[in-house]
This record gives sequence, C-alpha cells and structure tokens, in this order.
Amino acid sequence: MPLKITQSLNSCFNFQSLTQEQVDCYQTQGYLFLSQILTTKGLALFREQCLEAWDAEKRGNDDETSWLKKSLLINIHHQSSIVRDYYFWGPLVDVTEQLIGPNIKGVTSQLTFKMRGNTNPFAWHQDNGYGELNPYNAITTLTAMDDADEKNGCLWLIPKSHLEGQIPAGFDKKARSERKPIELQVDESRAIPMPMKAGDSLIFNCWMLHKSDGNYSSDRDRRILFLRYADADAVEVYNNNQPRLGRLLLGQTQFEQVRAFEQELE
Ligand SMILES: O=C(O)CCC(=O)C(=O)O
Repeated sequence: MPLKITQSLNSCFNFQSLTQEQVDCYQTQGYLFLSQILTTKGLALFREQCLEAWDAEKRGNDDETSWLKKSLLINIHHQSSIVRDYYFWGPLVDVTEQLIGPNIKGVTSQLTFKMRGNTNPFAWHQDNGYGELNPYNAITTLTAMDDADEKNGCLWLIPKSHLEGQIPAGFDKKARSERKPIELQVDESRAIPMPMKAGDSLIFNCWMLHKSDGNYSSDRDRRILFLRYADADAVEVYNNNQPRLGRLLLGQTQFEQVRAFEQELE
C-alpha cells in the first residue's frame, strides 16, 4: 500500500490487533465491541460524506412507503472515499482476517440510518437470513456515527445465539424482491442493548440474532455504517451457490469474477 495512503489512513482510523482473549470472546459470545475505531478526523469525514450522499438520495422521501428504503442506502463506498478507505483498507479488514482467515472479500456496504422520529423497528433476524453465505463465518460490522442508546434505536443482540446456527427465515425469491423484512420470533430474555459512542464499532457473526427498536428521540439521529466481510470463496446459497461478488481484500480466491470485482475502485 502506498505510504501516502497509509499515513492518511492512520489519521482517520485506529488500527488494532485483536488479543487472543478477544478472539476467544468473539467465538464464544458471537460479537465484539471495538471502541473508538474512528479518530476525530475520521468521524468528521464519515459524517460529512455520508450525510451528503444520504441527503441527495433520501431527503424529501419522508412519505416513502417501504421502511427499508427509508432506512438503507446501499453501496455507500461508491459515493464516499472515506468509507471506501475504511471498507477496503481500514482496521476492520485486519480484524476480520484474525477471525475468518487469510482470504477476505467485502460483501456489503450500506448506511443504515434511523433519523430522529423514524420509529420503525428492525425486527429480530440473522444477517445470514437476508443473504445466506457459505461458509458460515461472515462478519457484520456496525460503525456508529452518532451516540446510540435505547432511546434512539441502538442495536440489541442475544449473546451466544450464533451457536444455534442458521434459522429458516422464509426469505425466498418473492420476499427478497419485495424487500419484505424478516421477523423472527425469539426468546428475548437474554437480549441485551448495545449502546455505542460515535466512532465505535460492533462486530458480530452472521448467525447472531439482533434487532433494533425505533428512534424515539426528538433531537438525536442514529446513523450507522453497515459493512459485511466474508471468506473470499463464499457463495450465495440462495442463488444456486453462485460466488458472492465482492472486492477481494486479502489473500486469494478460486473465482475469477471475484478477483476482477471492483478492482477499478481506488
Ligand atoms: O440499522 C439497524 O437498526 C439494524 C440494522 C441491521 O440489523 C441490519 O441491517 O442487519
């Protein structure tokens, strides 16, 4: 990686190496909390670029019928250079390597914004329910651009629920094309809220059960960057096991189309 890029990455992101204790904790609990992974400068750039993209696409769509459309902006790394740096070359790539292995691709980037007054909940689901990938070690990461707590719609999860494996969610072709949300019925007695400070990141296993409630704050948005990483050879089970396209970030892949995917993005 050119020195110029490395230097500017260091001013925006706090690179870190997981301890063995953190790796073990991720395997047993299914999640890890990474404090202040964005620097003050990185957070400011995130807010500036992501909000500009959000406003251009979403502002004025307040009567949007689909709550998913109201809350998601996909492929934000196509629009924001700081998100691209973070997604492709940031600290989460190294963290993911420690948890998945040497061959890594980026498979999803999106904003999940719950602005003040957006009281739509995001029901219990596993991220592998929305897009089943094999092998089953994909990692979801949420990076907070605002402080998030129970009032403004922070995430909730059920520690160790990843140990239960893939739960059939009925997210078939029709549900997918209609972007119908998954709503799993779960025993919530072990659920815990995951309050975050702006600049923190929460990462979890593709089978982790999680949800968020609405944003009931009158003066605080809840803006999150959602990134997902997977083994470079991961395939889409719901799509006849076709290779999932995503930029190769580390190591190798057997799939030529993955090797070529988004290589032009810098
Ligand atoms: O943004 C949220 O509140 C939840 C997002 C989420 O769980 C997801 O996109 O899988």
